[in-house]
Amino acid sequence: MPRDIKLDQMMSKAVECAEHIKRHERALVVSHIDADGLTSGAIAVLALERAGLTCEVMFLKQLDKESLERITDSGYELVVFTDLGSGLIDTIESLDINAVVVDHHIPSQSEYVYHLNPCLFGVEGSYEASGSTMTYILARALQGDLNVDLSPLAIVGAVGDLQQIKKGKLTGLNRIVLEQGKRKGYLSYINDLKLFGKQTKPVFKLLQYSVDPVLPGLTGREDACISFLRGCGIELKGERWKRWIDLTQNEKRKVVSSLIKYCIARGLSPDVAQQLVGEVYILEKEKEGTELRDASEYSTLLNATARYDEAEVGLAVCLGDRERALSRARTLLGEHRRNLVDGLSFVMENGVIKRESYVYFDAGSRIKDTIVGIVAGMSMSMVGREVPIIAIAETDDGKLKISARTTQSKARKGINLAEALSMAASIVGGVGGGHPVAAGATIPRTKKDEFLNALEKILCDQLGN
Ligand SMILES: [Mn+2]
Repeated sequence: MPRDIKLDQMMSKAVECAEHIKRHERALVVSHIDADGLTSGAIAVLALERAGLTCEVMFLKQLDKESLERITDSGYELVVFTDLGSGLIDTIESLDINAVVVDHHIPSQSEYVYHLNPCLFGVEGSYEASGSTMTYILARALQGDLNVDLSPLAIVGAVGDLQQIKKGKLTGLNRIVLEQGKRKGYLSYINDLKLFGKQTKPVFKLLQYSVDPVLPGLTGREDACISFLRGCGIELKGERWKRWIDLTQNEKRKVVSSLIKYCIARGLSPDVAQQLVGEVYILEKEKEGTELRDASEYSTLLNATARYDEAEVGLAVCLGDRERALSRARTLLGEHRRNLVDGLSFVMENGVIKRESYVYFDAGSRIKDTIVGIVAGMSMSMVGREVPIIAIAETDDGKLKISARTTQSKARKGINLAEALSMAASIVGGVGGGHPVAAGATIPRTKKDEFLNALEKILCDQLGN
């Protein structure tokens, strides 16, 4: 059945929201603490300030009743919610907050007047319109052509929200914003290798530090990466180590095709290997050779600031700080990537322990509890995807953090990690939850064995064994 896409109505809704904002002199911008939320917040701040308002910004991990009550108490005459809020419209209304909500998550209702959400106009919020793209639509309604320079931020947010994954490239409203930015010379796109570090790192480091995906035989092995590239006939050094952007088109093509063959020959699934290449997005006004030139690297940089509780650093970068904030963000990102690579090395060296219905590793204090879930997810490509992987790490406050990951195909066969971890954790006096394919729990440190036994049985039951 064809969808009923109502772009005209969406634009008039954006204008309605913009008109309402213009009736005020100051506003609080409340946004989500991830790359999409940070770019959304930055677009809102820049657009509102250009429209003559003064702004403050607040970032939240999630919007709930308590945070809404705190916002009410702060006494702002206008609150602009970006990349969150649609699920709590009723509460926002009942607390009588004068709000404009710009979000792309499933809305709880459609009656509220100042509510700009793609789902209400037949556009998919999960892959056709990010929070940042919706905030950009609002910015255009506020000032028209003046705000096209904010399109790069919208695209960084969309890529950070992984909106391009489903179709292999940005589509829908995201694509319209991309083309607008391209026409004005702010953005471009090409097919290229998708590994991290093309702008900034020596080519061999791209392979050595690739964690998504893990490249079999290459990730974590400098010598192997260098000899692989030499084998492709690439001159690795000019005056200094060459970066990806320093290679010729021919050299790039050579590396890409050899890399895909190399990885498939060593067991990487062909689907994953093909995804090493795809559409990438360039920020034309950013300096070549910096993370900010590439939308994916930019969003990774922002996520690092959010992950280590320094969202204001990421926001400052979005607002244009290329000195202190950028250098701090780079430091945070470097630490994050080192932590991930160390975590992976731990799993590679120590291996996993097999149980009937899952495999697990206990990292103790060797992997931070805040990233052990990511490490578990990355490890799946090394330890196999046949059964869920469970990771254990000690937390700073004396408990055990459990993270679990599995594949969509396992979920279709009945595995639900959120339910399994929640049940197993409650048996030993802990709490757990999440999604069917990615879940977490916190349990008392003395209850590890009891938890693992309970989990084994629950997962067997889910598979009907
Ligand atoms: Mn989002």
